[in-house]
Amino acid sequence: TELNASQKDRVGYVRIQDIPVLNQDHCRMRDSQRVERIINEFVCGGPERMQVVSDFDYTITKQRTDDGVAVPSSFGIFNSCKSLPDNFKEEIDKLFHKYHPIEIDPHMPISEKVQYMIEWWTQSGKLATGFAFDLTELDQMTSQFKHALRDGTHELFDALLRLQIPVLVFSAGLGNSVVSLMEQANIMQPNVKVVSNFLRYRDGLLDGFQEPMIHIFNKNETVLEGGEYYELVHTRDHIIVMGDSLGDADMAAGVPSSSHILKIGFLFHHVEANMEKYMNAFDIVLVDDQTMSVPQALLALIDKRHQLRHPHGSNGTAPVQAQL
Ligand code: MG7
Ligand code: MG
Repeated sequence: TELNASQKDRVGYVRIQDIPVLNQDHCRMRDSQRVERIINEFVCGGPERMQVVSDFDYTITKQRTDDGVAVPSSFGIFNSCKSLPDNFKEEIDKLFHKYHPIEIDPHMPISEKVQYMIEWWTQSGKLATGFAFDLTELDQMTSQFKHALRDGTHELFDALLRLQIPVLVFSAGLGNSVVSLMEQANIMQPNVKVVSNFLRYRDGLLDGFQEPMIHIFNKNETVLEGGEYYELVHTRDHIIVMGDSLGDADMAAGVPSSSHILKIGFLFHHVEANMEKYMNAFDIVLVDDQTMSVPQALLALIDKRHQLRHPHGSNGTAPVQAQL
């Protein structure tokens, strides 16, 4: 249902060509008309229909830093803690060398990979069992990387809080690292929920991960069904999805099919080889973009229209504490 020219000329219709960040060379769209249509639905629907679902590793953190320092993943941050038992690092590396090639194998079907990934996460949990671990060590580790968030992350999260838009940070990594890093970077706000794998303790000792296990192939809203967060967001049918891995494109699977979902993919590794797959999986593909400029621009458009409708700031302009 394309609008005709005169409908588009109506005041307030947003055109792709008028959104500078979407006209950059490194911003690719398979179907820019579809993107334009969804953006206009988002703008018309306003903040109360929006939700954001984002991956964490290399989506909220940078894929490439200005100083060239590599950013570890959330699992990597934990694994580098000095107080872990000697054999832990050795064993966890063995698992990595066994299972990571399977994870990235371009030939094995996903249906076959799933069991291996479940094995990997299960065995990692078993290794993280039976010894004491002080979470303040994790805070010390993550504090070294709080500057490795994408440029504009604070501004984006500030806008999301002000507009009371729920943010689900969905990570198949280690939730404790995710929360610790986000807290230290001051973006762990009341509208933000982290669903991930959290360390479990029993009698003061580590006891693997809490349930349910979140691995790369069940990282979608179906694992949330029936939960508190699902209840909070299932009526918010305008969804921005952000991720750096192909699997992240499906993070909103499980929401009602009538929803409008705009998927933003950050592509960095093997750009040429991956381009086609990313273009098919995501609506907007950003090549080596280490900023939040695109989601910020979308939020700014939604915010601007919202301000026009509520000029006295009676609605959504004050940061109301929407505790999730
Ligand atoms: N990943 C999954 N597991 C581990 C682990 O035990 N150690 C390390 N270093 N990495 C792990 O954020 C999800 C990513 O985390 C990796 C159980 C996988 O490569 C996965 O893509
Ligand atoms: Mg990622």
